[in-house]
Amino acid sequence: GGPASLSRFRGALVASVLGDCVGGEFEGAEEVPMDRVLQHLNGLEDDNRGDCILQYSDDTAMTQCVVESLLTRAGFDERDMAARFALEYSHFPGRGYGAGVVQVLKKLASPTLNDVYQPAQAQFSGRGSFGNGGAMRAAPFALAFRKPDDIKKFSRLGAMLTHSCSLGYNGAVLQALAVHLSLQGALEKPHDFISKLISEMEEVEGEDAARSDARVLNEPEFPFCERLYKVKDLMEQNNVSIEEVIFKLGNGIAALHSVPTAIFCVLHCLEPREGLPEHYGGLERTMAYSLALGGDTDTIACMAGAIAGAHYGIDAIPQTWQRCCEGAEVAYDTAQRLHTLYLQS
Ligand code: 8NA
Ligand code: MG
Ligand code: MG
Repeated sequence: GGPASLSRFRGALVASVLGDCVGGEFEGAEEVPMDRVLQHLNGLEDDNRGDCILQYSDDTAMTQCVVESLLTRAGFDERDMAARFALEYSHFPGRGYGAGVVQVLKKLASPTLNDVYQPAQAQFSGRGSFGNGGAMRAAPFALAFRKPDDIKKFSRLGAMLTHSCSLGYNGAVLQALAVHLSLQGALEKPHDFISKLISEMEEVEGEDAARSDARVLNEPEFPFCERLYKVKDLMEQNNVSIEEVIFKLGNGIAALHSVPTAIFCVLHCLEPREGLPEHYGGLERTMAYSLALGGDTDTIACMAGAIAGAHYGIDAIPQTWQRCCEGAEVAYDTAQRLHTLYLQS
């Protein structure tokens, strides 16, 4: 489809659920041989395995809250979104949430809470979380708002409900911008795509809060930009080993160690790659490659899935894979409602 087509919206939301569901298998594993990844993915083709055998985790649970809040309020409403996070957690606490964020989710359930941003600010001795929990649920902001300024503003605020450290919420801004550009067809020109992300993030990371957080955490100035330059370098290399990607970009639960990684997975898999089945299309390659990095596989595959799905569209996602994943059908339907909201925004 053309820029911002319904197919791209569906692709983004469904592939993000898929990444979460198929990635759950390897979450936290240090080394994941590609053979095992392909075996896992081949298993999804088996008709006898039944529907929804792979359950989604916190990534999809919170993404659904963001989607429902944006749709119900026809825009961003921090109190509504916070209440949905809290309610979802209270109903299904076993979805694999990060160890720190559950404290925030419990506090957000309090009816006497005045400032919904306060619980997040109290995390980690007042420094706030830099985990990727804000970024993993950032895609819907790019599907609800057209203007980059709105996407940046609201993806940041949406993440700040749980992640008040700039190294957390700026990961969400980066992820939302990547989905936005992909929806517009920007991955047709991969080098322009990464350059645009870098120039956007230079502005985002130029803020005082970002610069002081980076200093306190002993990170370079403009930490996301620095990683995006590494993505650019890796794109220009002929041969890139998995080890090198992990070493340079990371595969961990910090937004800084996973959002640029997810972006790289998408860029790297735009073309056929050695070690990946020839019959795989780009979306399947992106999924397989994300899982093979190990570490926070569900979240990296979820974020890569959103960006890749926005590029390839829904028809690139195997039906057999969709059928295996809890939440894929809901994502398919809500993507259409988001598309309508987007066209009105
Ligand atoms: P979070 O806010 O609890 O952050 C995740 C973790 O990052 C924390 O538990 C800390 O260990 C660490 N952390 C974050 N900020 C700081 C800080 N300022 N100082 C010191 N340590 C810090 O939760 P989240 O929502 O960001 O977590 C998202 C991830 O956790 C996702 O991958 C999600 O799927 C989940 N998860 C991951 C794994 C895994 O092994 N990769 C396992 C279970 C759950
Ligand atoms: Mg998860
Ligand atoms: Mg995870």
